[in-house]
Amino acid sequence: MTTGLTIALSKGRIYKETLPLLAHAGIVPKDDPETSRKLILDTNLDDVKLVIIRATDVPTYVQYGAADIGVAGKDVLMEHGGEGLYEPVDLQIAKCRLMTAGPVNAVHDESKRLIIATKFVNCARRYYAEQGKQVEIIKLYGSMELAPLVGLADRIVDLVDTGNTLKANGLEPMEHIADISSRLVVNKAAMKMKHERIKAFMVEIEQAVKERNA
Ligand code: PRT
Ligand code: MG
Repeated sequence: MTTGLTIALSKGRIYKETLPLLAHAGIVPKDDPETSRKLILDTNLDDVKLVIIRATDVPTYVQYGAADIGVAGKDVLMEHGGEGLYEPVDLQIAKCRLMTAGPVNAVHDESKRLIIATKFVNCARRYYAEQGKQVEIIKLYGSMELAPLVGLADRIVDLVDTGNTLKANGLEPMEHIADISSRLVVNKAAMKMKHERIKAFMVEIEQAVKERNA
């Protein structure tokens, strides 16, 4: 771990969209996390490993230095708080929006507190505080869209891409909270100790992002 690089990634859309960026930096994994059960993947470079973890765990691994570098959604970073991390590059992948949503045409009795179901409790609390609205927040770990349908909550705070998931459940997007994309994150101590290596990696990744968008 002293000279090599450990990169934390989550399976699914982040992994898929990060692969071409890594390839540009000369890093090619030896296994496919979608088919392999391995949690540590070797790459073509002896001293570069990928660790495959839950998206929400990426900032934690990088914060504590278990990984030097990671890729995490801005939603996950806003919720985590970003302590111990640098966030040097917007990779402009896995884009979506963090929004409030509720039943189509729902009218809310303004004299009552809104009940909000979400896994983004910190983001939701911050957002409604900024709006000067008193709300009750219920923490969920997934399938937020269900909450308004069964009377658990009035609204949800969730990620929206096409809006199809909301629509399929009789919900509509309401307020836009933030534009989301994935970011390269770097452990603060690693950035000092492995500066040359990480800086060179960042330059390659930034160039890959630019070329892709050109
Ligand atoms: O799925 P799991 O519970 O393992 O973890 P995760 O949901 O944190 O991981 P993953 O891989 O699903 O998402 C990783 C990151 O991708 C998120 O942190 C976001 O930054 C980003 N991203 C981009 C999205 C979406 N787009 C997205 N559409 N993450 C989730 N969604 C979900 C959304 O929650 C909703 O259920 O897709 C549904 C909405 O999609 P539309 O197209 O129907 O609007
Ligand atoms: Mg998901």
